[in-house]
Amino acid sequence: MLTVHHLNQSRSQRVLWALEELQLPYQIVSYQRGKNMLAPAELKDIHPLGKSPVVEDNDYILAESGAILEYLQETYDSVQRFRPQSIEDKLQYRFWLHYAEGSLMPLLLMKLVFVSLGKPPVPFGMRTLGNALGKGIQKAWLDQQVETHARFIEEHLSRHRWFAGAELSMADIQMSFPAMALLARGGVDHLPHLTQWVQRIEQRPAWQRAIERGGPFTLPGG
Ligand SMILES: N[C@@H](CCC(=O)N[C@@H](CS)C(=O)NCC(=O)O)C(=O)O
Repeated sequence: MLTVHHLNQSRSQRVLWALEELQLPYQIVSYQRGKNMLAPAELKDIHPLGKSPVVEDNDYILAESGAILEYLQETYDSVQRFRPQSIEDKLQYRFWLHYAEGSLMPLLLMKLVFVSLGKPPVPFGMRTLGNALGKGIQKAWLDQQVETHARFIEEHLSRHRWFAGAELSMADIQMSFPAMALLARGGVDHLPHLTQWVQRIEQRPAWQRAIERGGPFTLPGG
């Protein structure tokens, strides 16, 4: 049976959700983040990078969430429910599948890092400086980048119900983690279409089953 190595509050939520949408049987091996938010060392026994998600299936060990979602779609979605068919929608599909981790997520990780510069584990005596540095970089550069990306996504969703066409696809599943992180910690106001897209996701029975099996998913971590 397919196995998901699932870290709490992490990108592996996307894989659980995809498996629930595909109605596939699977088992979960759970890992808990430490105080430093890192995954426990045992995850490196499964894959050398020690990140989540990792999936075991058909004697394959698969890492990288976009690659896992594409594998699941190509292997198990025989009726092509979660991959659009028209050329235009396929171009969007490929774009958002890559954009989620390639462009959007690095900005949100930087945000997480710069917000944390004034807090533990930064040594006490350096926190005031760290806080000022973090705020300065956010104001001078990062926040403008995040705003540009947020407006770009919002504009796309004002014209499309889902990221790649009229139906939910793996592109939406891949975008769910950074999009929720953007709403939670991006600091950008008034994103009604993105907010409604998240609400549509959270109403899906497959999303709810994934939460029931994988545990709560409140604030995506790095
Ligand atoms: N680009 C990778 C990122 C994997 C990744 O960084 N996962 C995080 C969880 S969201 C993780 O394992 N963090 C714990 C750690 O770095 O120790 C993917 O999409 O799968």
